[in-house]
Amino acid sequence: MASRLADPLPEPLPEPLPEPLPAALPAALRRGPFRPGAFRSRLHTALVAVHIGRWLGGAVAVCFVTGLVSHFLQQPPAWLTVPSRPVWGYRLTQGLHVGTGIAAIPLLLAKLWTVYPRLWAWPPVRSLPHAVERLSVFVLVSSVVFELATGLVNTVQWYPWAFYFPRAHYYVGWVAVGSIGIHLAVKLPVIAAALADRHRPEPPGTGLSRRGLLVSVAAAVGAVTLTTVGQTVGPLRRLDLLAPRRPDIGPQGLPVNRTAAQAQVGRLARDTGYRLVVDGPRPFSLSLAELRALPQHEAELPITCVEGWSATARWRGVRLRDLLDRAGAPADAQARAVSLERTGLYTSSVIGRAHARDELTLLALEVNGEPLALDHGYPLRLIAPNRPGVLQTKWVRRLEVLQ
Ligand SMILES: Nc1nc2c(c(=O)[nH]1)N[C@H]1C(S)=C(S)[C@@H](COP(=O)(O)O)O[C@H]1N2
Ligand SMILES: [Mo]
Repeated sequence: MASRLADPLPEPLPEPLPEPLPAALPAALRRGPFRPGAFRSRLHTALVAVHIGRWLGGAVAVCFVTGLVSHFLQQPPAWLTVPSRPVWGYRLTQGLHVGTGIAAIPLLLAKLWTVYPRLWAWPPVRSLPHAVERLSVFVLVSSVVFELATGLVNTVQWYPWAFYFPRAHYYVGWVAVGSIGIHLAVKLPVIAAALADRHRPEPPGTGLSRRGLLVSVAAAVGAVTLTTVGQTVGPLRRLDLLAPRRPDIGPQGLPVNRTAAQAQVGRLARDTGYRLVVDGPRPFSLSLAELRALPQHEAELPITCVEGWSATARWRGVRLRDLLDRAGAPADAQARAVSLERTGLYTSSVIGRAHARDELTLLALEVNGEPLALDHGYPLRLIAPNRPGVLQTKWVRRLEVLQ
């Protein structure tokens, strides 16, 4: 028992081997990675797995909770009124979501490397509970790999699959967290034993030490974080070498996700006959000149793309609530902004009660002191506090009072 952690591959739970299945396996099958002592590193231990697992678990927990926030902000259920403050709320939670997701990648690789010899545990199946446990680890690893892989390629807007990313990413997130919970419960005795023994000196041996491995993993996490977090933490933008966007690069100093050309709105947006139609109990419409003649308000607000970048800009335009009041909307009405863009997922967005009434919610005509660039939504775009970028509808042609 004393040698449990000193052993390169500590024995799993001390369960008696049930007969007769394992006994029936011929020893000749124990070849390659199934050989006893096939894995020589002294780092494949429960204690290393526990250390890295704690970091990975922390990152996944933050990633999951902020992912739920993102999900409910994007698709609020009917009972939920999303608050419009703090202004930087979604910027913080989505920055954490993408940041912890990226940090989890080296952590997951290190964790998998630490425990992968267990794939060749002998005998492969010891009992029914053991089979179930192995199956649950398979579900755990596949769902976490799925979440990190799809999340990462989503940050570069690459969708090499047929399913709808937000929905799949949401449901598999629950599978991942559920299977992590089961895994923790099953491994609790192993974790407790490893922690109880954590001050035992490492077994002598060559190669990387435990401390060396943990420092390297921490350095890898630091490196991927520092070279990507500048996509949302402005002062670090010069270090933003690996993220797909720099928050200050783009027309008018702001990135663009979908250009006017991609959205096929160029001709419609430049049409001099443009009018904003406001539909409600007292419908009306306004030309661009009439919109400019209304009281203009300024707001300094970030655009926070769900993909992880965010950038603050000074917006100037008409308060949404002024237009809603003029249309005779009730004080608790929601609204919908509809784009000139005809097809695609983001051709309209619903503006909840709190956002509709917020003095910072604008239909903007200008950004950073200039009329909006075509790619930022000219002639008119929605900009509101604490709101995912996908809902900051560009090229708005119509505002509808709901209810
Ligand atoms: N009509 C329309 N509005 C849209 C989009 C779009 O594809 N179509 N993309 C959204 C996304 S995903 C983001 S992050 C912001 C980006 O705004 P920007 O291009 O001005 O930075 O616009 C949002 N508004
Ligand atoms: Mo976005």
